[in-house]
Amino acid sequence: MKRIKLFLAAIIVAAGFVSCSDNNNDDDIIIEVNPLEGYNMLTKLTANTHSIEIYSEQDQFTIGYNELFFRIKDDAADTYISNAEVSWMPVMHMTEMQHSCPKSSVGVTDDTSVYSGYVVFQMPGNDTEYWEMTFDYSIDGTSYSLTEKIDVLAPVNDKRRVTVFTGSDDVRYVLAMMPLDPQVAVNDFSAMLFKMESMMSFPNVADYAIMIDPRMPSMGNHSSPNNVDLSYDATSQMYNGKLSLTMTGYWKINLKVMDDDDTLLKGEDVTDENEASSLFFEIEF
Ligand SMILES: [Cu+2]
Repeated sequence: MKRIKLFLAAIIVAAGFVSCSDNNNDDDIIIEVNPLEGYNMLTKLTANTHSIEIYSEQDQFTIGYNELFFRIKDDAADTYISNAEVSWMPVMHMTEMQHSCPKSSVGVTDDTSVYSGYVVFQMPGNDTEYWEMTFDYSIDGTSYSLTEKIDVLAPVNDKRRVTVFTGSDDVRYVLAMMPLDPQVAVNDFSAMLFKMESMMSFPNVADYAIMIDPRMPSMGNHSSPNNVDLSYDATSQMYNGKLSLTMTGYWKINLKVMDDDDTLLKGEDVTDENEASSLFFEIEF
């Protein structure tokens, strides 16, 4: 057992992830492996003698869907807090108003010190307008709140992966593409749809339908075979379908959103006269 521990410790020292305990017995070295190794720490928010470290597979908060993981550290004790009750609220402070965006509730992962959820930012910050994240959490019956500014940026490749629109029913919607590693193949393709109920509330919309028509504008606007429109899956709360990409390059994924009565809410067919829908996502690979 001792050999295994020391071997592990050697690996961890080499990887730079050792956390020293104030223990003076070598047999009892506490090894703290960062459960989020391989993820990027996007920011560290500090207040109330706690730090909240936010991680993602991405390397920045980006407009569109962001899967986030975070840990709450007790700075004095140098330990991470498990099973806290946590809620979060992103708010954008604009010149004329404030608004939030679609988000999940906060869940805990298999490692009870790692919390997770998603946030769908629908616009980036700029010089005068910015996003703030608030975490409300309670530890052993004591409530805390932490609010700090975060930087939300446009995607590096500047391709559209979230769109805000007003439907023919006069409701405002946010439609977000799920992250995708596009291949020349028929790809699993998913999106999430939210209703803007108020400036601060964006519930998930169920049982609508999302039609897709991928095109390559630079090549005669050709399409691809074997696409499958997106239909709602209650378990994942996502719209799932298949996106066929027959070659690498720039694709515009033209969209139409229908409600549960099959009424068209937004988007147009692509025809010889109409080369694109007003509602679309973009992919370039
Ligand atoms: Cu805004």
